[in-house]
Amino acid sequence: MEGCVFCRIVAKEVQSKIAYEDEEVVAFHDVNPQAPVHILIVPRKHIPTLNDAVDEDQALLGKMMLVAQKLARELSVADSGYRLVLNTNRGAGQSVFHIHLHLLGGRLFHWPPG
Ligand code: DGP
Repeated sequence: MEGCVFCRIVAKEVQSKIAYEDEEVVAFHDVNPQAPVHILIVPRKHIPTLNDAVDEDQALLGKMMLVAQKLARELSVADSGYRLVLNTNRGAGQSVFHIHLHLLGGRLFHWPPG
């Protein structure tokens, strides 16, 4: 989608440090990391928020979770622990309106989140 920075990253028009990609999903390092491991897992398909996902996106959403699991293993945070975050709308902290799963690891996380 025009004007969407994550669409531009997926299209390689904007540079990023890619950790994983396949025909459906791209994962890249967050430009402003909040933990030693901070990867964003995004679908190639432009879905603005989780509220916009539909039944046909079910497998894609599941795939994002499994890519997170694979990267957590590869980046050696699977056993120590990691957090997956999917902010939906501004009140939850969403600032880029192309759905993305944050994979955070490599430090201790507290609950409740801020
Ligand atoms: P959220 O607040 O949940 O919408 O998270 C958006 C994240 O995207 C935020 O942690 C910073 C990251 N981000 C924004 N623009 C860019 C960019 O151009 N490149 C990369 N690598 N990350 C970005």
